[in-house]
Amino acid sequence: MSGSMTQANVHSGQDATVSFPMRIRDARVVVTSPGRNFVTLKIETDQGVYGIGDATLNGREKAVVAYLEHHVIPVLIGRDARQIEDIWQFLYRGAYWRRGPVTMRAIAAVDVALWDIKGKALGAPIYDLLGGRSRDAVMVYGHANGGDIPETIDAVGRYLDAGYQAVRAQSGIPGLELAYGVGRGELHYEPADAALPTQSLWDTRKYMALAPKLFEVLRDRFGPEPRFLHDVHHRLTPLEAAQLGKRLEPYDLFWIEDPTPAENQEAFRLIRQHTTTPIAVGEVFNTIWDAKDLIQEQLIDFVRASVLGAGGLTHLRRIADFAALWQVRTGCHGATDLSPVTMGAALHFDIWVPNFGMQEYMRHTAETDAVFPHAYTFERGFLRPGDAPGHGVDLDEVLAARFPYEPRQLPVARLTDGTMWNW
Ligand code: GCO
Ligand code: MG
Repeated sequence: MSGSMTQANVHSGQDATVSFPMRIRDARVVVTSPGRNFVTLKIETDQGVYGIGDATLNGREKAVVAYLEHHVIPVLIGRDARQIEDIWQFLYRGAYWRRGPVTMRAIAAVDVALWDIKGKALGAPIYDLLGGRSRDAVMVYGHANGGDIPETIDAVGRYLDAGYQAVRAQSGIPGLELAYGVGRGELHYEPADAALPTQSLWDTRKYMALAPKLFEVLRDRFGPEPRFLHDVHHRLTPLEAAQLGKRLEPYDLFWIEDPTPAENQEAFRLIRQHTTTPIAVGEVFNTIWDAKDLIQEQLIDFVRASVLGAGGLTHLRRIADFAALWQVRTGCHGATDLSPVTMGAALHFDIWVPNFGMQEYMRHTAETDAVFPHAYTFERGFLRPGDAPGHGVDLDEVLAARFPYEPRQLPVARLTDGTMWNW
C-alpha cells in the first residue's frame, strides 16, 4: 500500500499544508489519572499532524498499554496514516486472535487517532467525513443516583431542572450496602474505587420489589414527559428480566439496560416474548458478532456499543448500519471510564448516524477536562461536537504527567449467601 499514492497538498487544519502520503513517524501511549485512569494513544505523522485515540479499559488499563506497545505500535511505524480501513483490517485480521476487550480497544485507539489525523489534514470535522450532520445536537441522559427512593427522586429533579430530557435513575436498596450505580458525590460516579476489588452485595428479590416502585413514584412526581432509563447491569436471569420488563411497562421507560448478560444472545428471546419495555444492550460488546442475533432477530431496541469498545468509528458505523436494517437505534456507552477523546469521537458519530437513539453522558471531573481540552459543549441536556477539524479533543501532556497511574479495579458482587454474582 506504500509507493503508489498520488501526491496532493491540502490544508491541515493546523495552519500548515500537508502533502500525501502521510507516514506514521511515531506513536506512543500516555497513561494519566486525573481522578481516574485513562490510556491515550498519540500518533504522529511526518507532516506534523498528529491524532489521539482513547484506549482505556477500566480496571485493566495496563493490559491495553502492553498490547499497544508490544504488538501494535511497532507495526504502525512507516504506514500511510490515510489508510484507515487497511490499517483496521491489518490489526483485526492480522492478529489472528480476533476480538476481545483488550484487542478491540487498542484497535479503537488507532482508528480514532487516524480519523482525527484525516480530519485535521483535510480541515474537516469527523462528522463531515462520515457524511455530514443528521441532527443539530445530541440528546444525552444523565445519571441520577440516590441511596434510597427519596434521594433518587431529588437527584432526578435536579437533572430535569438543569434541562435534561432524559435521566437514568438508580436507587440504593435498603439493607444492601454499595448497590450498583449509587455514587458518592453529586455528579460523579466512579465504580473502580480501590486497588483490589471492593465487594458489593446483591439480592434480586429486594431489587425486584424496589425498581418498579422507583419508577411509579418518578412518574407520579414528574409526569409523562421525561425519558427515564434504568441500568440492570447484567444482574437478572432471563425470566427475571422478563418479569421486570413487564412490571415496568406502566411507567413507559425509554429503555432498560443489560437486563441479563448478553453472552448468550438467545436468552433475549424469552425476555422479548413477555415485555414491550425497550431493551438496550452493548456496553461490553467488542464487535458486530456480539450483537448480530440480537439485532437481526429484533431482540433489542438500542445497541450500546461504543467507539472505544467496538474497534473505533470504522467498526461502530458497520454495527449501526446493520442495526438500521431492523430499526435498532444506537445508544453509545458514555461512562466516565471512556475518556473525553471517546466522547468527542462519539459525538461526531452521534450527530451523523441516521439511527441515533441516545448518548450516555457522565461528566468527567474538572481535572480530566483540563487534561483533555475539547471542542464539544453541553447545553441543557444536549451535547454538540463543535466544528474543530478531527474529533476536536486534545491531550495536554504536561498536565497529564502530573497525574500518574493509580492501580484501580472494578468491584465484584456476591449474593447474600456468598455466591459470586455479576457485578
Ligand atoms: C453505564 C455502565 C458503567 C459501567 C462502567 C464499568 O451504563 O454507564 O454500566 O457505569 O459500570 O463503564 O467500567
Ligand atoms: Mg451500563
